[in-house]
Amino acid sequence: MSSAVAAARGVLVAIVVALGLVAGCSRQAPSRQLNLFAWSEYVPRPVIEGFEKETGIKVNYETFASNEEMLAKLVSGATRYDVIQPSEYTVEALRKEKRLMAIDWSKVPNVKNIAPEYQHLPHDPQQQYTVPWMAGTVGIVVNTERIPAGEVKGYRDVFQAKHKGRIVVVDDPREIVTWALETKGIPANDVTEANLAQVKPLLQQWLPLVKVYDSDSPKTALLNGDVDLGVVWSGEAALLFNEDGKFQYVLPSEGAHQFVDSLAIPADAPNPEAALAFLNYVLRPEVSKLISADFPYTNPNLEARKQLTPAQLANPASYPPGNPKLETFRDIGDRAVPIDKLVTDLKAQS
Ligand code: N2P
Repeated sequence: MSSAVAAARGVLVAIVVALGLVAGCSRQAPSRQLNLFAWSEYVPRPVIEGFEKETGIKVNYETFASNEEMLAKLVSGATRYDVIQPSEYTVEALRKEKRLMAIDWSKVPNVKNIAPEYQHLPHDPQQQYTVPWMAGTVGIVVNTERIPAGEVKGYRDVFQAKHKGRIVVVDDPREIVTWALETKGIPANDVTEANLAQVKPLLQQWLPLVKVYDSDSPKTALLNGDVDLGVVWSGEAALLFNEDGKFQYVLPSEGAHQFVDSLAIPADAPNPEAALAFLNYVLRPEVSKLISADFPYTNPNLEARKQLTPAQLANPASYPPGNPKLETFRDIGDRAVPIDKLVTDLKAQS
């Protein structure tokens, strides 16, 4: 070997060793931040602060108001997130596109606290990619001081001409179209062109009656007295009920969407170790119960549920009694596009 080659090889070895050291260091160095992209009004401040204090990892909490908004931002790649919070049908879509990182369960042992009925669901049958956050339903809230209790049983009773300008709904095309599908007796996931054409006249009547579209905080318009009834997330209804018993939650007789929102780690997450630490942290019963305190959805964490008060467990919006007709959304692929267009067009016309 010539001395020049030997020298070159020496330099190469030094570079490789140095790169290895750098890589090794960055592998071991704890991630100092976590980019969390989650629904608004869903992750309590004390949960974030508790995690930051314990781990020294700074949480950047960016919010979204729909699965579709979250997907669009994620796919745009403008920001790389460590933890996202998709609903069941969006987990399915993300999995199909290989956009989720398999969870290293040895780092998330607290998953054992999740009730068996919230594990291995159709959106993540092998329980590889998600940790359930909260479940819930989308149902009707009625201010019974304005509308007699018992008068409103289903979507048809909400969308009446006499309630024009007194209705709030979540601003979510898939949810809105589902109410019309259910009313026509069509299963929520049967989103064909023909079925959309069938529900269009109904939506044409309904949407002009709506006063407020709000997915972030639909309770506000009800609390203010701006509206008398609405179709909202169950956790919002639970907060209203806690505020004043006059707000009653009704699961529509035609059927309702039952959602399961999860935490997941995008495949290109910059800080996967921090993400895994966050997943494990929020699964602690004493942390999960803080989520129920601020956002009283249906808590899938069995150990946390044991720590809830009888009053929390008796809230009919958080833990609906009886045997309501519920459906879970599946990924409908490209058929989400005409749903979005239909609702956007009708809103613009009304
Ligand atoms: C929380 C919104 C609930 C999410 N603000 C419904 N999937």
